[in-house]
Amino acid sequence: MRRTTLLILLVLAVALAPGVHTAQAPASATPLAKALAGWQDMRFGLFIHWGPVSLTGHEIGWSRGAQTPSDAYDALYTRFNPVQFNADEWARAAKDAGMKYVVFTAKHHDGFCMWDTKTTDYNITRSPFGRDVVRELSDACRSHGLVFCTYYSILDWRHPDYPLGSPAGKTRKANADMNRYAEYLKQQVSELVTNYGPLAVMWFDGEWEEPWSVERGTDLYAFLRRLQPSLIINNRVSKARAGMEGTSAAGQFSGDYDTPEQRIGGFNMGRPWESCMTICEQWAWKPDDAMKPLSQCLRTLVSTAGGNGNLLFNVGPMPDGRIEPRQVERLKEMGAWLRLRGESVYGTRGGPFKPGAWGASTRRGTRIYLHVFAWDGDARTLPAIPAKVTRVQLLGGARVEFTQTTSSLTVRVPAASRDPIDTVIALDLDRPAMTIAPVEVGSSGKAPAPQRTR
Ligand code: FHN
Repeated sequence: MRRTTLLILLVLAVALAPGVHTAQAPASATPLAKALAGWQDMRFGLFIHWGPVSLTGHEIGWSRGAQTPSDAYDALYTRFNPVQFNADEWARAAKDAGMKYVVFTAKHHDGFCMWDTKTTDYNITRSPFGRDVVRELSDACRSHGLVFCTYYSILDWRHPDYPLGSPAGKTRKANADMNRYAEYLKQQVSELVTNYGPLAVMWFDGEWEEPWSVERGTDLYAFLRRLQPSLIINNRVSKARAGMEGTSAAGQFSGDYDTPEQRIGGFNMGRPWESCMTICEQWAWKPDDAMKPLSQCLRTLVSTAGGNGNLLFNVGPMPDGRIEPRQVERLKEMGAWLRLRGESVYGTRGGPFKPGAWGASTRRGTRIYLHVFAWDGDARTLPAIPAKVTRVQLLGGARVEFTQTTSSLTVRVPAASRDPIDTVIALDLDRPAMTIAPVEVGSSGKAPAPQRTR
């Protein structure tokens, strides 16, 4: 069976997993379009930032030549032996969280390779640990029905041919050769796609520095497209990303989706996007790092889905190979919530009521899911919609009182029946929910007054 077909089947299998209903792309769609639709259906993934740097508790890549002198940083791998690393436990943690895909830092800005690469000895098989982490994690993900993806940093502050170095790209290397580095990069990403794939996503990063260009990004995208037609590639393959907003400048080549970072992306029904965020503060492991409360984790997930985006939620495993138990527990709490309410996230699309302080909404078929965070007494008022509401109920629960007029829609749920984090209400309609134009929700709940045009 062709690898592309295999991957599409795998992505759809994950998307069609119990509780996940896919808004499938039409049968005539390209392998990439089908893969993107399946990926959007998944809505929730685990980001993992890990490497020998975890021995220091400082940030991966950025601490090289800063908190840790570069020579000392580059020697960390010689004492890296995470004997408690168990890929099955990591995959189980993602599964128990209700996550559908995993993105792992195969190579970050420090240039260390977490797979058995033939391109450099600066890799995990040369450490005391000696095992191919990407191999074990990709196998574990697939055996747990998760889709596997790799993160790859275009910049490489250690490699002699990449012109800029640590700290943070502020130094310039003598005798660097960017063309030779670009070939090295292609060999590495080719290994990842060919030997560990099919991958769902190649998650590029580190595109912002001067040595990388739109031309190189466009060429790399085309190279990978030929290697795996269904491979999803983010906008950081090229130079169109607007900083942490993650959106792509119009008219510039920008890969397959946008990548807001440490924030919830803007509502967008036209272009796929994924917010990447840390469960704590740092991407790599940091002792006693501040961890986000469950309410923030869940509202972030729901508000992301409500904006028509995915959430890639990051953990930084410890130097012994374990994900911190408190982080595993937080992920389990998210999974417990999703086991009861996952149909309002997986396989949905955002809107039609745009996210805000009030809450968010998602939709599929003839159903809108309201995710209500804030109430006015027992009521939540929303703008009118051009569809007849035929039935309103708490998801999996009792019928809900509602009033629909030509100017608003109001639902009423007594406090005792509400979820303090997110009360999910199913609105059934007399027509497909995707036919309804997205609408802002003003502070009163009704549509905000139209802006006066000068
Ligand atoms: O510099 C990296 C950072 O370490 C981390 O990997 C994030 C994750 O999206 N990306 C870059 C910062 O934008």
